[in-house]
Amino acid sequence: MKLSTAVQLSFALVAHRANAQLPGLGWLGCPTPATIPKYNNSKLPDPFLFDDGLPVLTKSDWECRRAQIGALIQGYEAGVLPGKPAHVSSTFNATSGVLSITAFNGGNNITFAQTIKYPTGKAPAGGWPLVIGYDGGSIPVPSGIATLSYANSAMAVQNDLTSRGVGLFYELYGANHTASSMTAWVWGVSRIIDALEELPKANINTKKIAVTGCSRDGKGALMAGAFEPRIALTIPQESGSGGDTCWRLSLYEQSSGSVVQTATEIVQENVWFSTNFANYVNELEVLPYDHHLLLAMVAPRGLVSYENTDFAWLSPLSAWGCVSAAHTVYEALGVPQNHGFEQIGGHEHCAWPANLTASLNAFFDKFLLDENVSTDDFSTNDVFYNVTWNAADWINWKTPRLL
Ligand code: MCU
Repeated sequence: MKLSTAVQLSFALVAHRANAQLPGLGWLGCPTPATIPKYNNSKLPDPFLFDDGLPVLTKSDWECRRAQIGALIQGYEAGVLPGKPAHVSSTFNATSGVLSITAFNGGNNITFAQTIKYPTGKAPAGGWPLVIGYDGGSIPVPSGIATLSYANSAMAVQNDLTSRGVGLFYELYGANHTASSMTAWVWGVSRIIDALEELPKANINTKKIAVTGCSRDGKGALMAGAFEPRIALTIPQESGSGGDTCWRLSLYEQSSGSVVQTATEIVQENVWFSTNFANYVNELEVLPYDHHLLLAMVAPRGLVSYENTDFAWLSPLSAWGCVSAAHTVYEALGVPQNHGFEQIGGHEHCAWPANLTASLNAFFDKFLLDENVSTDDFSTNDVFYNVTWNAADWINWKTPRLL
């Protein structure tokens, strides 16, 4: 090829990179580096700029941007999320409801089994909708939806720092695998959905799956919704720091006098993040993402998170600021109603307050039960322990309307 032709070709690829999705071939020129050296930004990173600073203009651009965000989150804090192993086998026992999965990797193999509880009556065409509850979950699930209690803490143990590399996932991939416990849990959710897709007799509609969990398991449920696009509805409950809150905002909240959990603390408490993340927790401005972008990875799919303002440790201001920043992506995609948030007090940590049930049921109705209801539900009670939220201090982008 003549040099001038090569230059023209590469120019064309760069110029059109944002639109260069070829059916079946994936993205041409959507580089997804794990880190961006020399990145520095004390505000929340702009969702609508690619890694190289070019603007995100279309819905199809967003798919590339989303892939970039996923790679960065793995690179800085989550470790590597492996794909489907070449060799997996699964069985379903219709009498007991037990779904059993055996996965192989090299000379290793693991088996994990979960029980599905079915509603009574006749299943809808396409099968039952399903809620996957991390360690069971702690929200009320309406009738007409099957439930699966996911033993995520067996997939990757989460007692304290001694849990690093412990659990079924690490028996398969080795104790030194970079995946954090939360990443290992995502892997397990994806294998459950693979198995449900392959086993029609389980009678689950894999297009109507929700995932939920509370607190540490709420952080995990959010990760599953972010990284597994087959999940239709993601419901993190009181996930706090490391969940639907932003690292930068939690630090601001702490520096304003509130006793909140920060990145610096969380990496010393448990194995929810990769060992690599400890290298960044004291210089958050080098992170080219924050958790508003983890939340935004769920878009345009359904996402509703619930927080509890009675506990400063959960970093309530950080949650409100972070979901507000993520909401701009739902707005840009033209589906703001697909993203809900409620933040109230008056109940114990992970206890479900009955006055939020109407909100929750609306999301179930819309995303799992095919009902045409409003999910316009995005609010806070604004109790932030005397710390002030000023959006303009953190969100310095204009929300585009993606074509
Ligand atoms: C809110 O989630 C965690 C929190 O991050 C931890 O600091 C605390 O120890 O445990 C919370 C939790 O999982 O409570 C059940």
